[in-house]
Order: sequence, then structure tokens, then C-alpha cells
Amino acid sequence: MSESFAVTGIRSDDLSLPEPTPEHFRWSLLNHLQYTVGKSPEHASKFDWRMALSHAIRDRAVNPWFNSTRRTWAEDRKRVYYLSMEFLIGRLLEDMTINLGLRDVVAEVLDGFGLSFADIAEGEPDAALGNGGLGRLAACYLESMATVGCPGYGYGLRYEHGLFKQSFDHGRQVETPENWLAEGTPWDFTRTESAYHVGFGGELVEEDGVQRWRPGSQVLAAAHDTPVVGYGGRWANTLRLWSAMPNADLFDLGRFNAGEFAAASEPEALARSLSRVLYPNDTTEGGKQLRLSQEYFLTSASVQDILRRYLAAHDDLSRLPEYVAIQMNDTHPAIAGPELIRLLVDEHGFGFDAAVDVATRVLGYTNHTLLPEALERWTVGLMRQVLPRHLQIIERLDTQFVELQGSRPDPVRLISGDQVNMGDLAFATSHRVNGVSALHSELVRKELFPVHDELHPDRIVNITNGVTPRRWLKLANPELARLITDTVGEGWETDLERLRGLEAHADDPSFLDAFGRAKHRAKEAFAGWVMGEHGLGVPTDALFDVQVKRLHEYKRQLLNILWTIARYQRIKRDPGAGWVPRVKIFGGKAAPSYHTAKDIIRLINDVSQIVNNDPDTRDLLRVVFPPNYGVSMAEKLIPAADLSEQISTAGMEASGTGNMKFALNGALTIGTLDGANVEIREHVGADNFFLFGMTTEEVAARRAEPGHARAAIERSQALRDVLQAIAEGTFSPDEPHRYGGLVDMLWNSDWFLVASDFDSYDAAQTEVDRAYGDSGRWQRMAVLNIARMGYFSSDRSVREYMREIWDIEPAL
Ligand code: HBZ
Repeated sequence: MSESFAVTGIRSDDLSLPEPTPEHFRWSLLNHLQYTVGKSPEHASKFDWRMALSHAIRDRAVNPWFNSTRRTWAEDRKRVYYLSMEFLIGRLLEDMTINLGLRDVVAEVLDGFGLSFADIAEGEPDAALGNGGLGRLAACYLESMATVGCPGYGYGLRYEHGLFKQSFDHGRQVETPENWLAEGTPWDFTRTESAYHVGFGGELVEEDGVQRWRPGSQVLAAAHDTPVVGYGGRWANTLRLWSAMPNADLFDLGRFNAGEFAAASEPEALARSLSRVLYPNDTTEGGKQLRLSQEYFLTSASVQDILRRYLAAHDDLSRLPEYVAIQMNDTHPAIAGPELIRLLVDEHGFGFDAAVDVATRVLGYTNHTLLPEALERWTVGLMRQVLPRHLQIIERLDTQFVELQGSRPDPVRLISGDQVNMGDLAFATSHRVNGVSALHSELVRKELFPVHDELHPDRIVNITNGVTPRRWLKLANPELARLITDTVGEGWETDLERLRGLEAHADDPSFLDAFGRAKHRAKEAFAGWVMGEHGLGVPTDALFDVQVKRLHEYKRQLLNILWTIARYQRIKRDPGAGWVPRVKIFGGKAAPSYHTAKDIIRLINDVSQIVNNDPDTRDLLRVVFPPNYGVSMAEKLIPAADLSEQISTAGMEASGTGNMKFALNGALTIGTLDGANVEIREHVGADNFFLFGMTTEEVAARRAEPGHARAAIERSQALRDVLQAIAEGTFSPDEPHRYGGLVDMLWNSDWFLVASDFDSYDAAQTEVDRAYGDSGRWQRMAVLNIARMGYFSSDRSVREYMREIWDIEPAL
């Protein structure tokens, strides 16, 4: 902590920047180039210009940021703290520029230098501090909180290495480390004065009848703050990311001087490892000590920071819930309950029950998946070793929870056998628990937490996910955004229901034409990018059929590629049958240890080799799998899509958010009744959605039928032909049995019911062809999708959190 050195007599307001005129912005850019980056205009590289531009933009974020912070203090407002191990924010330059209303000014100034904004922005690395949906949702919610004026902070870890980079070697996924910080980031302000000690291990001692935890080691958490500016620049919040720093005394100078260089740095290296790398697992649990330590590191630093801020203005911690709401993004920060209880009891003299009461009223827990392998559990042994005091608190909570269940014969336990169940713990220490779509929240109630729900019937609520229309429409699809503004007027960016105004134009040929042109240009932009970046050719007059998301069996990329093979075989059999040309586009990473998912990636790549090089079919069918899918690729691809594949086994995709981004950009969905697909279909209308597949109930019934996989394959000639071709090595001639394992799995177990849903998917795809063949009909359907997506703005979701969970009023 550094000593305060406040100077009075100069007000921050006096330092406000003048209006962002082109003249001033030009000055600011050149000033940063010369004095921040240290380069002259004659010698500056694209990188230097990007850095200078980012600093000039960041300057503009500071006043809204200070104003919002000052108002929150002055009005003594409640704040929301969103704790998440993942924030998938992607690039920030264009996003900030748009939200600050500076896009035109910036373009004009750069133009004057002969520079292109798009070109400069393209050099920014993605901040890929997350795996998938849960991390991207956190980023959308932060942006929406700032836009609607919800005072708050995102708290996360500043991983040195974000999600690994994916490349393909002969079709196989290869992972290399991601290095977004290598050239430094212009966005964050390092706050070394906001540093906290986070303890690990050690022992419990009793002093004057009071429990004391004496940690065995301590790591420093140092804050790095990035302003998050809402659309219009009227409010800004903070994303505070912690990096781990060794205590200075960890470095053993004695050993170093004695020549033991590596050994001297060992404790330091261990400390730093806490924020070194993001775990690359999506919806699977690593079960590693480092992961638990990372989770506690994030949680403890954040909770200490929250209490410090509260105590700077208040002294009665029993009133904490009036001023503080903490949201746990899944169970990763679920140690927040025990941590808050520990601090209240051990440091602030609370009784146990009073501490539990305060913690529970402060905390909320969002569940993002029902997959059993994603439910975090830690062994009691590991907990005792890493967090002995917390284990003691959880044991007491467990006892109380069992008592609450009265005479129930087989009570639910927070600790069962030698496992601490983080989901049950998160539920027991939260006043609200939410699922992320209507269907998912129902399943959370019935399948995951039926006993908890019986004990606390008001606790589970649903908040259907949403996405920010600023990034996912205005930034990603400027042409469509302009058409929308020209058609329904300004203001849809913050009031997405205004898209309804497009309905009146759904039969207007000139509007549909303009929509068609915007879509086509997005396809050309994407095709140009894929060719330039990956050397992959994509015909832009074909139907773009897209499935991009993490690779997982439940998401059924396998169903998609099997159907693609069936299409290939049909075209081969009857080339002149009037096929609608399609480009099948895939994107997504597999967890490095998820072998089946990696086999599926390899199969898709093998199929693309055969199909794309077959002169009989290449004009009618292409398979394209650009490597390293992430936020920036999504921004290019989603606007170009005609068809959005949302084909998970019913009951398994909690919500999906890609499904929303596609529909908002005028892609039609082919999908199951799963997650938010259900609500999207209700909103856009059943006629404008290609539905297929079994329902959640049918899935359960089918799984119980012995031999269901074999029976389904035997019913489907098309699927049999596909599996036979794979098994014969048609797509892996150099190694015919490469996919023996996959084919065998489909015949004999098929937990995800690929075979059972194949014919229904095939029929829906036939409907897709029919609709696309009538371009007027297709475009009408696409426009109706856009027009009816207002509900899926993350502004709506955030307002629901504010009302139903956080109990907070907007400051705007
Ligand atoms: O969260 C995703 C869901 O799969 C997706 O349907 C949803 O739209 C999105 C946002 O709500 N889930 C994740 O990204 N990750 C996890 O659910 C997860 C849970 C526990 C873990 C790891 C990942 O230990």
C-alpha cells in the first residue's frame, strides 16, 4: 500500500478534455505517438499507431469513469460485483471507440493520415481470458451494466496466457500458448496500491478461545483496472483483474548468491503460477490443486477489496447486503461464501449465524450447466491442505444444512463422503440461484437441486441470457446496422425492442434487397478474410451454414458432419438434382485432453479434404474449418451466416448465446428444443425456425431403451451409408480405421443420440433447402428473425438481475 499524497486545490473536473473534435483528436493521437509510444510519425509502425490510438481512446474513457465512480460514492449507492474466472472480452479498441461515440471522428482523423481504422484495429490481439459461453456472457453483462447504469465491478484473473491457440497439423488439433500480453496492453491501469495478501495452507490455532488461521504461505494480488464504458459514454464501470505477485521476501537472496539460481526463485515461480494460465477446460472439471488455488486467489482478493471499499464509507457490516451484491459466475468463485463468513467471524467479531445471514443475503449464484462432469467437487483432503479454515466453516454449514432437512432419510450434504460439493455449497450460501434459460432453470429445479428447492422454494429464478447488440450488431455488422438505423431510426442500440419496426418492411422488396446486399457483402468480407488469413476458398453465392462453438459431444458437431457426408454421397449419386450450393463452416476448440472431441475435429478436416477436392461436388458443397475460433472470428463470421446450427441433444445446452447472435444478424436457426432455442423460436415464430429432434423427455426415454443406437442406424439408410463410408476409410485412405472408435461408439452407445436424431435433422435440412431456394421467402424469414430478437439484449437480462437478484436501482 502506498501512502496517500493528495493535493487539494486542483479539481479533476478542471482537467477534463476538450470536446473530441477532429482537431483535438488528431493532436491527441500524435501526442501519444510521440510521447507515450516514443515514435515519430515518419517511423511509426502499424503497431505504434494502434498503441497511440488506444491511448487516445482510453483518455476519453477516464472522465465518464471518474464521474460514475464519484457519483456512486457521493450517492452512497449499492454496487454489484461480478466474480468470474473468465472474461472473454476480445478486442477493445473498436468497442470502446463505438461506445464513446468516436467512430466517425477517429475514421476521419486516420483517413487524413492515409490510415484505415479497420486495418489498425485488426492488429489487436483478443483478450481470450475465457473458454466459451460463460466467459463471453460475463463480458456482455459488464458492457450492459455500464450501458444501463448499474454501478459495479467485474472481478477476474489477469492470465498471462489466455485460451491456447489452435492450429491443425494434417487435420489434427495442435495447441500452442496464447500470449496476448507479449507486446503489452494499452488498456489497463495498474494499481499496485490495491494489493492484498491471499493465504494458503498452514494451520489453525486457537487464541483466547478464538480460531485463528495461520496460512503457510501468502501471495500478493495486484489489481489491474480497465474502464468499461457503456454505450453513449454516460456511465463506466471497472473490470478489475488480479495478477499474482510473490511476496518480495519469497526470493531467497542468500541461495541466489550461493549460486542456486533456480531454487532461489522457486517459491516466486509458484506464486506467479496462480495467474499464469487459463485452464482450457469448458464444462469439464480439471480437479487440480492449482485450479482450486486460482479460484481462491480470485475470490479472496475480491472479497477483501469489496469489504475495504464498504468500510471506507460505513462501519456496520451487518448492513452489507444493502450496499453490496456479489454474483458468482458458476461455482468457480463459490468459496466466496466461506471466505466472507471467515472474514466476518475471524476479523470482524461476528457470530457464525449472523455472518452466514449476511453472506447469504449478499451472494447470488448462476448455474451454467447440468453436465455432471462440470459440477465442481474438491476432496476434503485437498481442502484441508489448501484452505483448512474454510473447510471448517463448510463442515459447520453442512451440519446446519442437514439439520434443516429434519428427518429426511438421505439428506443432501455439502460434504458427501470425502467430497465437498461446490454446487450445493453455492446454493446454500446464496439468496438467489439462477439458470440461464427457461428450460434450463426448470431442469436446475427438478434435476439438480430438488431438495434445496423444496427447502427454499423462492430461491431459484430464471434469467434468460442475452447478448450486447453494440458488439454483436453495431460493431460486427456495420452495414446491417446502418440499414436498420435508416429503417427504424436511431436508438435501437439501447432499446432493442425497436427492431420490431422492421416487421413492417418484411414484405417490402426494396428493403429485402438491401438486406440481401448487406448479407452478401458480409459473406464477401468473411471470404476475403479466410482466404487472406488461412488460404481457404469460400464461394460467396452459396448458403453459409455455420456451426461455431466449443467442440463437445453434446453440441453434436458430429451430427452435422455426418449429415454433410450424406449430402456429399447424394450429390455424387445425382449431381444434376438441383442442389442448393452450401458451404459448411465449422469453428471451435477442443479441450486438449478431450480425445473424442479431437477425433471429431480431425474427421471434419478429413472430410473437407475429400469433399473440397472432388471436382464432382466442389461447386455444390464445401467444408471449411478455419482454425482458432474466438471472439474476433465470430465478429466476422456471424454477420455472414445464412444458417445457424444449434443442434445440441435436448436438455444439455443450458442456453447458448451464439444462437442469439446469429438470429440477430439475420441467420435462420436449425435447432432442437434446447436451452434458449426454445425461447428464440417462441419469439421469432415457429414458421421462421427449422425445428427438429427429440424433446428433453423423449431423450430420457430413448436413452433408457437398450440398443437404441443400433435400431436408429438400422432404420436410416442414409446414416448407414455414411457410417459405412467412414468405416471403410473413404475420408482417411491412408489409415482406414482411423475413425473405428467413433463409428463403434455410434453403433453401440451414442449417449448424445446422434443416430436417433439423424433422420429428423435430415428432414429439417431438406426444409432449409426448400426455403433457401425461394430467396424472397428466405429473406422475409431472416428479417422477421432480426425484428423479433429485441428480448435477447443483455440489457434486458441485466435489468432482470438488478430487479430479481441484486435489488439495485440504475444510476441513469
Ligand atoms: O454458459 C455455458 C453453457 O454451456 C451455455 O449453454 C450458456 O449459454 C453459457 C452462458 O450461460 N457454459 C460454460 O461456458 N461453462 C460452464 O458451464 C462450466 C461450468 C463449470 C465448469 C466449467 C465450465 O467447471
